Amino acid sequence: MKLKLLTASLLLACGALQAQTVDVSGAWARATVPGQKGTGAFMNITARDGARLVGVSSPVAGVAEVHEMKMDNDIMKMRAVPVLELPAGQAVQLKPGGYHVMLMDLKQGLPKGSTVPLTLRLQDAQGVEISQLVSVPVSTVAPAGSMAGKAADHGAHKP
Ligand SMILES: [Cu+2]
Repeated sequence: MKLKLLTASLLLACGALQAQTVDVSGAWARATVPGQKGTGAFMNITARDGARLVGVSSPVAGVAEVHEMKMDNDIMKMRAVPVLELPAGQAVQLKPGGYHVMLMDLKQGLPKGSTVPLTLRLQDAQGVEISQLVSVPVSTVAPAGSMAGKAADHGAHKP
């Protein structure tokens, strides 16, 4: 298990060498309790030139989807969002109660303090599909400001 995580972080470091289609800040995933099979991941995504988020994946989850949570007749409903538009220069918030990355069929527990590698599948302004890796810290609460996201970005830039 430890080896697997190490490989993931190495891949992550390599991914960061490629041009970044989007800036991700304040990323965090909600820690799980034993036996829990699904959780949410949240972040702010800004595409300088505009892009679309067309898919997500993570080695820790059998299934990963972008979801939207909405009140519908006083009932909180969750639905999969096949394409999330990222307008140029606008931060799109993925947060509890709104858009989120749903990690399902979890293959391992996500304890507080661990890190989840997440691949964002994006289409840039030209329609070219690009994968961008994000290192998502696991926590029980949202990070204050975007400090956690900044720290994660910084770590990913190391050779
Ligand atoms: Cu969901």
